[in-house]
Amino acid sequence: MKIEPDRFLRDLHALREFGASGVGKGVIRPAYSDADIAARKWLAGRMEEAGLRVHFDPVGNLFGLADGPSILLGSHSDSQPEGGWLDGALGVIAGLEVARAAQEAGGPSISVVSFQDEEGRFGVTTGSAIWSGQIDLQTADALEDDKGNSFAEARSQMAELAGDFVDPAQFKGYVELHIEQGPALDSSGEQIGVVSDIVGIRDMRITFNGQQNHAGTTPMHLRQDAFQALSAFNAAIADRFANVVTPSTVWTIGHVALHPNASSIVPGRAVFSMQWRDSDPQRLARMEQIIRATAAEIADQMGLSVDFGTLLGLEPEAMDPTLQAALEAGAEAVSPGKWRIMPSGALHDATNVARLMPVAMLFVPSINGISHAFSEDTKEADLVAGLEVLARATAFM
Ligand code: HGY
Ligand code: MN
Ligand code: MN
Repeated sequence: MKIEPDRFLRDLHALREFGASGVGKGVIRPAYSDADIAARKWLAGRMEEAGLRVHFDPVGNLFGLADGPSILLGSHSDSQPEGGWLDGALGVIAGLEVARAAQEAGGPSISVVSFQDEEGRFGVTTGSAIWSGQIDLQTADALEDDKGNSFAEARSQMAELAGDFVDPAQFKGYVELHIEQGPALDSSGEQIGVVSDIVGIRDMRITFNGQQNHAGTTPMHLRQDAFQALSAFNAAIADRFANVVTPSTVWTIGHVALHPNASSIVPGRAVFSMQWRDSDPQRLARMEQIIRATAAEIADQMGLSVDFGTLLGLEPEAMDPTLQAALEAGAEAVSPGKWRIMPSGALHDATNVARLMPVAMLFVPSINGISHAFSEDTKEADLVAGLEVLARATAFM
């Protein structure tokens, strides 16, 4: 099999044009946006030209299928609301290049996938979570994005393309190339990370309900201010986590919606996302207890009520030792002495796919460790090294 780095880089840049932000190489291509759907149709065309059978499933996961039992390569092509050009795209386009080279060489049998809504506009890695049975379609259909649009409405935009769910039994394993999205490889000067395991996550929407009122006439001691409750919660939670977390535990309040969000109105409602990640499910559960108890206590003290949304989550997942060994051999051949075995602090579709088949992952460095931002980037030589490791490893699978 002969991969063509130039063709791979051209396709990677072509995908970037869909939803190009105009700021650096950034993209705005959230799941089911016009840019996302257009990108998926373009990708489908590239898969077809490569000799693969194109198949969209009921939620917009896009497969390029090779005949016979095959290895599945890929990632996702949706982005965060402000995203980089490589998060997900790299794994999809590298998978396309390896599958195309394999078709040209007459083997091995390699299929490609671009999962839908990995970035969690609606859930957590929604498309692969549904395909793997992690969440059922009916439950997923009721999920809403931050603006109240339902998953059912969103996926109906791709209904005319949709076939059945793909039978996972045709795949021998799944391998995902991704950017690291953190600082480890960039700061050590290494070129490849072979992933040992992916952390677990919990994600829950929380709402403080207070009393909307006049910001000039309502005395401070009579307010039921939803933002003040959120602010107190944020400070308290850091204190209460202190004896529970490790240096690699993380938590984030990344989305906040104040109602009605006006300078002269005491906010009556604060809806916010609470997300936490760790490699130990028991620690994740302990953190959940602390979150619920702290929010309830603060609401009580300040005369508000609190509602908790559906708890979404994925368990920590170890990679398959045989596939991981193939990636290690590929890494040593392509970047001798310049690779390491490492955990993934970001989530990936591989976590879900592990319910269906053996999975493995590899990383290339992120410049300055930046991702989920327009400035996300990776040196071209590192992108190509990742492609080469992926291609070599498939020969051992
Ligand atoms: O949030 C994550 O870890 C992934 O990039 N969706
Ligand atoms: Mn990603
Ligand atoms: Mn991401």
